Amino acid sequence: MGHTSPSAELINQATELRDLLNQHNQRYYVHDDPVISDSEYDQLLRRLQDLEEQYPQLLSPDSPTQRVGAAPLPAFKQVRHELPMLSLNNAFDDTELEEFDRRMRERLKLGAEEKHQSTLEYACEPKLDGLAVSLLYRDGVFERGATRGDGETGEDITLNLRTIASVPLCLSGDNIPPLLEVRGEVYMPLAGFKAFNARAEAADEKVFINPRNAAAGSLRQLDSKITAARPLELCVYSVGISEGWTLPATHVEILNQLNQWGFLISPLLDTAANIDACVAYYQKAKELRATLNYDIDGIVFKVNRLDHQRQLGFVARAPRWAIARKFPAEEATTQLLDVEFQVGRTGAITPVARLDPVFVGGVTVSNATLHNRDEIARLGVKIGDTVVVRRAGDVIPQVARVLLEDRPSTARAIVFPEHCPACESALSRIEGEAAVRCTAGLICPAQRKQAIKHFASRDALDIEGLGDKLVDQLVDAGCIHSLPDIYHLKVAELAALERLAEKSASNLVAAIEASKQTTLPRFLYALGIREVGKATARSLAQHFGSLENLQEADEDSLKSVADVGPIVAGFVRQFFTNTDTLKVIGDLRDAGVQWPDIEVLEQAALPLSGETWVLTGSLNTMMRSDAKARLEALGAKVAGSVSANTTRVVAGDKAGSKLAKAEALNVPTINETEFVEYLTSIE
Ligand code: D41
Repeated sequence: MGHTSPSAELINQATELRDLLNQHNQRYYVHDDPVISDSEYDQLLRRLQDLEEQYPQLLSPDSPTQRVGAAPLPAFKQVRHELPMLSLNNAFDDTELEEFDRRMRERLKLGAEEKHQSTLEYACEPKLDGLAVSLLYRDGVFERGATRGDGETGEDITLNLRTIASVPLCLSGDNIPPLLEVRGEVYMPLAGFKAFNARAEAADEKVFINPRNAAAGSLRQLDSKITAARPLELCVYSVGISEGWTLPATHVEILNQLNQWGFLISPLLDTAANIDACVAYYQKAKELRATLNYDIDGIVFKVNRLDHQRQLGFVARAPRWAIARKFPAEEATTQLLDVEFQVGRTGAITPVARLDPVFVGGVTVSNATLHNRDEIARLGVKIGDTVVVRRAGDVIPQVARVLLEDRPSTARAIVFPEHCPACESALSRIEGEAAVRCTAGLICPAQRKQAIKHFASRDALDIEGLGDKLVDQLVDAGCIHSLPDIYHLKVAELAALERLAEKSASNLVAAIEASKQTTLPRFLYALGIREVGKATARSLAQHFGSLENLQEADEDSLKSVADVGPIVAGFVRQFFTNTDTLKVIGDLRDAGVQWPDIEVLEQAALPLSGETWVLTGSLNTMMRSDAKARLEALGAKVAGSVSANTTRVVAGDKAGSKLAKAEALNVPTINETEFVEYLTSIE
């Protein structure tokens, strides 16, 4: 047994069981309309499990038995989104929403003036408070899933998504496209969240502060068996790439089709005939919010017609045609117990309010930032005051205002320190800046701690296990004075620290070792150069190719980099002319930190240099401006009309006279699918 092949009869049985289970699963989770009992479902599942156990040949990744999770991964792979996952612009009141509508009608030439005669239709859906993901189906079978990440690159979480019951492992219904990418939100319903936390609390394990963090934490597990035990759901809200599907005319029709293929869509999805109806939908949803079994933080309105969407296009990283009307931030009153002064990575001194803990916006808040001296003056706040604390979504809690009528006679003024609270060095306030800074740089232990925390963080050198508390401990114990010291930590030295077991200590040393192989963008970001975030670090790395080139760059060549202006150029120059930082960099490299240089392509060496391309017709998977930018980045010229000099014509849907002309002139043409394949093959 086990080595014999299954008979045709058994193969059929397994297929039938899989189909049945998938159908019932979908009825239960997607359509909320089960037709068999849980125990009947379990019986079917057990029969399939038995069969697959007996004949492992029968097992396939889309089998419903595979929702239990797989063996743990060593790390998540990176996934590049062929079509970027865009973000959403926000509206914080009705006026901003109406202005959005006016802009839409103006651009679409629908008579921006007569608001009440507007007939621009919107799709309305709640904004789920979870984690955005992308799921790719090939021939109807779930192939790969990824987090949104920064919109361009996310992490491969296929195994985790497979454990979620409302994620179809294979699609059902008619006309399933050969390639389909759907996008949606993974979230933890409130009932599941409460049950999960109750159990965790009883077992003295870590509880999650809110359902959003619970969903994020559950998806970020390398061990998908852990994810399988978490009550997560997926609700889809758009399509990414697709092949062999002529998209319907509207967003709502797209979602209805996705629903028929087996995806959960919002039961509250609706259309609004105009912006007044959107405002009404928002009001109704705000009242409904408390009765829902999941957290929502606003309503998303999308121009319903796809031809309109295409016409409207994108700005920066967000579509023009969609907006999230956010619910107002929640507020609560509490007492300001004290103010402490924290020293940031760049020496900025930030006053932090210590509050009598108060529950607001779904979490208990006991600290809030007071930003700087100006903000304290604006609020007119004193220690002992009753203050209104506000918290919206994932934003850090703020002190919104002071209830002066409740000020006790014992209230005392907030006194700003004259010296750095961490190192006693002088503080300076730079002209035109609100921040007061400690000028001691890495001599200041507080700045050193922050610099090390930043260096080790996820988007920098990503040293797992070197968290904030441990860094504080290591600096306080004198084990680390500067960044290179990280690479000289020994297991014995770490294991001697309080609260660090031998096993964790050796894991940490391994993680530190692994972090030595890095990339130039990560390393630059990790150095913590002022105003050099992830995006700027990437631009600098790509432009200069090597650290040496960057170090030698003068301000003018720095300013020629995308996103770099005179201020950032100044900070970069300052950083690389400082002998202390140069020593730190040298020591890090001596310790073994290394990265491959990036090939900087000269204009003439670009793959499409000297070519002239023409785009015509409408593209389904990308905006024409993006297609143009991608071609130009590869060295091609993009022209508006076809001539004998045209290298190639990309013909989208409904291509007209330009395509005819290309054919007449014997200019090669390719369709959108071929174009996308070509781009990805040479980029
Ligand atoms: O419910 C949501 N969180 C939601 C997010 C939604 N209902 N619709 C969304 N639509 C988009 C576009 C318009 C870009 C397709 C989104 C998001 N984006 C989104 N989620 C996270 C970043 C962007």
